[in-house]
Amino acid sequence: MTNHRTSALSRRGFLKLSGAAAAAAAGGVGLFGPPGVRAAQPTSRLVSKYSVCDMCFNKCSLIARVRDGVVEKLDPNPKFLKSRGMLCARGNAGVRQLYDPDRLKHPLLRKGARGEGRWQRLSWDQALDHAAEKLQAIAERYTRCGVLFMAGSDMQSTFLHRFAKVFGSYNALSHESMCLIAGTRAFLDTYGEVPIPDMLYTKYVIMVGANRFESLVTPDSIDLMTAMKNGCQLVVLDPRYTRTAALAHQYYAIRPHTDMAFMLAVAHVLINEELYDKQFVAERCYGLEQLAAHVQRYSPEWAAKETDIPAEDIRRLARELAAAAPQAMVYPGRRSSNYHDSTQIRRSFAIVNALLGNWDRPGGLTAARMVGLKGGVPFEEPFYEDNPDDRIDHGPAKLMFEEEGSFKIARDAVIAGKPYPVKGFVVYKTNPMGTGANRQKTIEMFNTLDFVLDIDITMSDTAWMSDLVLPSQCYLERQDPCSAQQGSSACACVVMRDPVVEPMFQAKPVFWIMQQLARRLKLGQYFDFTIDDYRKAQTAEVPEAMTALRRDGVYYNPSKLYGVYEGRIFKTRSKKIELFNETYQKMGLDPLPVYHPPADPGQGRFRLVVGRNALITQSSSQNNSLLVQLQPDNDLWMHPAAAAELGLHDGSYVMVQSPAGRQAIRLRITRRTRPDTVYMHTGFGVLSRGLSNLQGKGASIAAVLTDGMDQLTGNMAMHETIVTVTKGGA
Ligand SMILES: Nc1nc2c(c(=O)[nH]1)N[C@H]1C(S)=C(S)[C@@H](COP(=O)(O)OP(=O)(O)OC[C@H]3O[C@@H](n4cnc5c(=O)[nH]c(N)nc54)[C@H](O)[C@@H]3O)O[C@H]1N2
Ligand SMILES: Nc1nc2c(c(=O)[nH]1)N[C@H]1C(S)=C(S)[C@@H](COP(=O)(O)OP(=O)(O)OC[C@H]3O[C@@H](n4cnc5c(=O)[nH]c(N)nc54)[C@H](O)[C@@H]3O)O[C@H]1N2
Ligand code: SF4
Ligand SMILES: [Mo]
Repeated sequence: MTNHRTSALSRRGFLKLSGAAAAAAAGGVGLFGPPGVRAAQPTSRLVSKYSVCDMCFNKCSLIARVRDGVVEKLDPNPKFLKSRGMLCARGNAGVRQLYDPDRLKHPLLRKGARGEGRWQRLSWDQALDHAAEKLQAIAERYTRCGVLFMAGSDMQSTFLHRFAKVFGSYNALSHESMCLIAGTRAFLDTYGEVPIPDMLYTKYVIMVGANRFESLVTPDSIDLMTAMKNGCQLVVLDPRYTRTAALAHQYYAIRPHTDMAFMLAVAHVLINEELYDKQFVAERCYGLEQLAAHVQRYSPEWAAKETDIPAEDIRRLARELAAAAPQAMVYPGRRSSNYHDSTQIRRSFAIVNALLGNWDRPGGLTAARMVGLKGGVPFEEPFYEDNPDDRIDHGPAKLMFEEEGSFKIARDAVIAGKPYPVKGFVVYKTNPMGTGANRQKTIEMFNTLDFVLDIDITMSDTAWMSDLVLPSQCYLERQDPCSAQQGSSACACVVMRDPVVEPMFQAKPVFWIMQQLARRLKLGQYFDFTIDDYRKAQTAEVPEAMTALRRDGVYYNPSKLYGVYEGRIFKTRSKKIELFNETYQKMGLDPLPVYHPPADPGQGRFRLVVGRNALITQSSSQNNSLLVQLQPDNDLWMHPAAAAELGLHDGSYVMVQSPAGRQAIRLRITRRTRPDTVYMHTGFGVLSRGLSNLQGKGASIAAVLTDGMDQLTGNMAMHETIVTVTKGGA
């Protein structure tokens, strides 16, 4: 496939990219190196440098092979146990992110209408002056909370949040409310903490709405494979026949949004057949009696009608799970399938695990471990008395995490101008235009804002819709603070990043951008430190960490993995695992998960579900010239029976439409999805014309997904989307 622009990039074109890269012309270039550079005899030494992959949130430690200031190849760091010595396809393709000709090269100011794509090039001074002026003007007119901040998953996101605090806005979001916050809530409110699955030593896993062999989570994905070689049984429940399903011992195409019915029926069997861990439940759990009474109405026969999984199979699965316990688990999942009652759905996962007594034991769920990192350079937040009482997203979701917020609620509030106007939006390393369900609403939000500032490495759809776009450094150019990682039996650890090459173009780290903006707003004292100072503060109690990081690329602070809760209470109201949650009851919420049957999509309608494949990272990877060759676009998966009923043909164009919007897309007829469920990959159908490899490719799922939310946390509930599919639309 040579038709992609970056693959065909001329040598001259590449050299224009960067002065630093010019030296590359002399050097040999490996398989994954910068495209278009003719391989020559190596003239100088290959240098190896540690870094940390940033092609997804897993943060796998890597070794960059660098010659003459140019990265030729990325290899896994064998000392980094969390990834078990792996760098996935996306990780390998990281070099092409660094050398992407579409990288943002200098600050850009919008000239034409929003989204029209007319830009004026600014110097950094002009750009920063402009941004400071706009932020100040919004603060004066609408209070400081009139600026909303949002940062994706990054080792420097903390600096955007710090800036928000010192600027004086408590409207700061992470991307977590589009990810896994409902699951976090559920486990926190059951166990008092979010457990880490001990995949390597487990013997039996029921994986529901998670796709570990395509949505890679380290070390879980790799450890599950190893565990299966050692005899672990894997059961997958997913409306789609994923690659994880294909490798499972048992697979059920569960009816969407019925996972809770399955879990309650499993609890029913475990309790009624007395298969649960009696001693553990008696000593460490609260509310067995209430749970036992509650699950009586949820028999396997009842659940079979809801889930499409035969009653005898539910019984058998529950018995098999119990027989393997405590080396058995319902995989806690991550983002998984998200619905309006996701917290309660995930509470049902937590409850079944508790009944198995798998807590704090090999092959079960383990406690998160600390590695001794401190919070970095401390500061005291200034107080601004004219600010409103609360965040704009406060209220609709009773159990929202204030530190993370809810993009869904915040977006609605910005559009409505209520409870108060928000007119500024500062975005770093997240792409809500591509990953927030209901793209039209995000556009509407942008249209109500006076000033949108986006800091990105390429012209993402969010950058495309912004007023000011600032070029960020790619991970291989960056110096980043230390970051703690959880890894079950792979051990909790610390990683950090130092640049492996000089930064290209005028790209700057967000730390520097925040520092410069703070200085302009007379808040410079809050950013009066270096990343080195910050790391020093982080590692104050583990001074050996820096030596280990420099020597091995990773620092481990070995700690006990199992049995850490012996003699220790759970951080919950009852000091036990809360099968029954009295706090919920006091708040007027269901103290036990109550099942409500999902709405029937209706005749000729489908559920559109979200999922992943191993070659795509959400909305951000497919302009990569290597990955796009492996996954050039997306199509709509539909079961043959459904397609036949609608008279639709494989490869023809269809219109997929929901109340949120519609997209034309090619149809793929496949048995890999249920007849009532359709699916498409994320990452295509972009609006931006700054992403050359994505022009005219595929369709946007964000434009079709409806923006339901988990009622308790404000987590976006993308799987609630019901669509029609009709002929035509190319
Ligand atoms: N390659 C790759 N790996 C990644 C990422 C990536 O973008 N690419 N992203 C990372 C991130 S940020 C996260 S949060 C994790 C996410 O990892 P997961 O939590 O595993 O999320 P998904 O892969 O989206 O899996 C959701 C699955 O649920 C299925 N599903 C939909 N509705 C239902 C339902 O009602 N019931 C059941 N049982 N199943 C349902 C979907 O078909 C899909 O296969 O992956 C991480 N790893
Ligand atoms: N349709 C759909 N929506 C989803 C999901 C899905 O699978 N499908 N997944 C959900 C989940 S689980 C999650 S976690 C969220 C994730 O959603 P996002 O946080 O939006 O993640 P990405 O789509 O990876 O977008 C990351 C953005 O950061 C930019 N970027 C990458 N590297 C750098 C860098 O070094 N510096 C800077 N400044 N920018 C950089 C990329 O160009 C891109 O614009 O999306 C959620 N929403
Ligand atoms: S899983 Fe792959 S993309 Fe994610 S950090 Fe690891 S190597 Fe990079
Ligand atoms: Mo996520």
